[in-house]
Amino acid sequence: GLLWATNGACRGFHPASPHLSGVEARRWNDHDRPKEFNFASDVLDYWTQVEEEGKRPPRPALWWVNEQGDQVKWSFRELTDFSRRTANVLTQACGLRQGDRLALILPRVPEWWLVAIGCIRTGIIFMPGTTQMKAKDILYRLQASKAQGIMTSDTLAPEVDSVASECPALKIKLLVSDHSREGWQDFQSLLKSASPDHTCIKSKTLDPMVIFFTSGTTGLPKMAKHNHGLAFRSSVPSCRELLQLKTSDIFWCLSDPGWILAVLGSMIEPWTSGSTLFIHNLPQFDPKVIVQTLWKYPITHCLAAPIVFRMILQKDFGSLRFPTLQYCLTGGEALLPEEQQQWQRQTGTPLHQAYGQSETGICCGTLKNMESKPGSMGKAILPYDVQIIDSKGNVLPPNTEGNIGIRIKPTKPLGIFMCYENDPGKTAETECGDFYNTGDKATIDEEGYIWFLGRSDDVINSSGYRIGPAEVENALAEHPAVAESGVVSSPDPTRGEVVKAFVVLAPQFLSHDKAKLTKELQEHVKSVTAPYKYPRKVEFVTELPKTITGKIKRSDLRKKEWGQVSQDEAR
Ligand code: BCO
Repeated sequence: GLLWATNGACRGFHPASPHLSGVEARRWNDHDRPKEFNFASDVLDYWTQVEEEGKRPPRPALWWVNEQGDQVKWSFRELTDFSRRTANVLTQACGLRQGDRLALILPRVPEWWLVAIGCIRTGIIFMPGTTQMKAKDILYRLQASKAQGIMTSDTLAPEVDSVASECPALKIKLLVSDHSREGWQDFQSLLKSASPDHTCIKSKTLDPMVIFFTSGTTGLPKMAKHNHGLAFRSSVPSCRELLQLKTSDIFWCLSDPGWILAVLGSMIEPWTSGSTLFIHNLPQFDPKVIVQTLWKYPITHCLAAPIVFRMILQKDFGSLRFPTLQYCLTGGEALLPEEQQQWQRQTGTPLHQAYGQSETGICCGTLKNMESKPGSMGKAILPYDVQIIDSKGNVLPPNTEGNIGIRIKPTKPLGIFMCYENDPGKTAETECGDFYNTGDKATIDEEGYIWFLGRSDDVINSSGYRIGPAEVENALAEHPAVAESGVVSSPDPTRGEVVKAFVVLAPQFLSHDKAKLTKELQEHVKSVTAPYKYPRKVEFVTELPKTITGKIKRSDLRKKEWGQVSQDEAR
């Protein structure tokens, strides 16, 4: 029972109608730095007004479907109204204020978009999180951010309740559900009674907008805080070149709403161009459903992690010549040149790479009309100045391995994160001379194309997920069989890398069946933290390589795993 589920076509939706292109709708230049910017009022309400002035026929802003055949279609007018109501729910019914934090942990349901936009309208800082999280992950996020509110669904509400008493700042729990739950506010009923009149805040571009939790080599995930510049960046002409979306385009980004890729791809990018955002609720990932969806709906552009394209190519689906698909973009992990070429051959549509992080948004890519060099992530996208730097922040010449850096001095470009919240030390560690150091290694060629090589630290990138080894080691340490463990990446043909745990067993477990123990440890990790982090490979060892101070030398384990070959060579 979605409040707004419809089964018919959207009013006034004419696929063949003339359109304004995103390019014509440009209002800013690459180097503009407006003092004030708000994605809701400057972009969404802009398109609503354009439609109301009859400058283009109404088109769906959002088109949501599920496997049961339900669908939701909203015009920009409806999106504006619903998100204004949501803003009133958040501020009036829930009493949240500008600067408060709201954890937003929902599957792909339309409410996610309303709340994200409602937060932007009110200046409430939203913190997206994947629904794979477990109670402990949620507790950490609520405590670290001192969140005043959380919004989630039935599945995670009990997990939240199990830790809520340890979160003194938490005063609002909002539920998206058909049932009521004690201690929780029912979002849909609040929405029904909320007024559609709301005045958007006049946010400064440098005011905080969103926080993403992102994993690092050590410790728990860091809070990468972004201002409204993240949304503004997508409005500048150079960034529009990446996808060159037109208002008639239908754009599908498959990323889970917990990641920055979804905030950009499932919200900012398509709506900046006045295009239709397509969403499939995808409760479980199944390549067959992706292929069927591309056959069934008039999707023109698709953005997904490389693993999605790879998994489709690895299965035999017959023809992949989708009727309306024109262009695909990928990011989040490396894509092999042969995979890119195979996709292009089989579908007849280009598949380009882009690159970015939770800290940076998309910072380079092969633009839609740019010549693609298979295996390269494309070129820097203005106004970012992306260079390959050494450990002191010196710019390296072409074809020399170094770290990917983005110039932040003398002026920090809009779009890059503000800081790791509450962690000036870790923020400072990312600064290297005049650059933000991504920690990713690459080379740049004479033409400015960037070639990814791998991480320069212990962070694991599996299927597009950034995984901190310490998070997995800590989860393993909670199991009585584990005396200690070292967690590193290991090559994998589908996931690029997977998490591998080298485990030293506690003496009383030495005689246990190893296959059973492996399964048990995997299930244990899945039960105490978000399951995407679980070690897909486990090896039992008698000791771990250590430094003289007793620190586990993950680099030795990694070398063993990758057979002494560097990660890029192995790919
Ligand atoms: O493979 P297994 O079956 O053994 O385990 C899977 C799931 O079955 C399991 N699981 C999931 N939910 C669970 C659960 N187990 C218990 N309880 C639950 N509630 O855990 C494992 C999770 O692994 P997965 O998520 O990789 O699963 P799957 O189905 O293989 O998903 C495939 C993809 C492609 C959907 C997934 O890997 C994916 O979404 N990858 C892309 C990530 C992404 O979007 N990255 C972008 C980050 S943003 C960025 O990079 C910056 C760019 C500007």
